Amino acid sequence: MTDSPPRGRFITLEGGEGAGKSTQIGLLAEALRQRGRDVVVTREPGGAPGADILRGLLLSGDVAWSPQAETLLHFAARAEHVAKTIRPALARGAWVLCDRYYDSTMVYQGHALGGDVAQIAELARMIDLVPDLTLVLDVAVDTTAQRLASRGQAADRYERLGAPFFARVRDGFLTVAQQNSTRCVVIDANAPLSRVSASVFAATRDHFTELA
Ligand code: Z5A
Repeated sequence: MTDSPPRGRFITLEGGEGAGKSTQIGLLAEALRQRGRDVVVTREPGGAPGADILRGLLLSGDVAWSPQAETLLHFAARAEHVAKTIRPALARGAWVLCDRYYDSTMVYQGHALGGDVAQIAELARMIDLVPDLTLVLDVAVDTTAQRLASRGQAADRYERLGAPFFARVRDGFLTVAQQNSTRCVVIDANAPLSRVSASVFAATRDHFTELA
C-alpha cells in the first residue's frame, strides 16, 4: 500500500477591481517560497488552456451573454481549472494561490448582477473544492476608481459598469465573508502596499499554524 501524497493548501484572494489581489498574491507567493513552500499562482477566469479561452469570451464584451450562460461559463472555466491545474498541484503538496474563485461568481453574477444565488451556491458545491483560506481585500469604491484610472489600461466589460456596480460588488464580498467566516478574513486594502502585505501574511500565518 502506498501513502497518499500530502494535500497542499488552497488560498483564494477575492475583492473588487484594483483591490490589489495580483500584487498581494505575488508578495505572498514570495514569502511562502522563502519558507520553502512549493507555490502555484493562478487566477480566474483562466488558469488552464481551455479556461483561458473561456476567459477571452467572458471579458471581451463581444457577446452579451444571458445571465445564466455567463454564470455557467464561469463555472465551466472553473471546472477545467480545478481539474487541470488546482487539484494536481494540491495532490503533490503545493500551496495554490488563486486570484478569484467561486466567491467572485457569487458576488458578480449573483449579488451585483442579480443572478440566482441559490443556483450559484449549488454549482459551487458541485465543484467540491472549498478553499482553506479566503482573503477578501476590501477597498473603498473611490479607491477602486482611482487605481483603475492610474493603471491606464482599457476597461474590461465588468470595469465599464462603473461606481454603482463597484459598490454592489464591495457589499457582496463583505456579505460572503460574513456568511463564510471560518474561511474568510477581510483585509483593509485601502492602506499602503506594505501594510496590506503585512496583514495578508499575518492572516495566512494565523490560519496555518505550521507557518508560525
Ligand atoms: N469575474 C466574474 O464576474 N465572475 C467570476 O466568477 C470571476 C471573475 C472569476 C476578471 O478581471 C473579471 O472577471 C473581474 C471579475 C470578473 N472583473 N472586473 N473588472 P481581471 O482578472 O482582469 O481583473 P481583476 O481580478 O478585477 O483584477 P485587477 O483589476 O487587475 O485588480 P487587482 O489584481 O485586485 O489589483 P492589482 O492589479 O494588484 O492592483 C491594481 C493597481 O493598484 C496597480 O496599479 C497597483 O500597483 C495598485 N495598488 C495595489 N495595491 C495598492 C495599495 N495598497 N496602494 C496603492 N496602490 C495599490
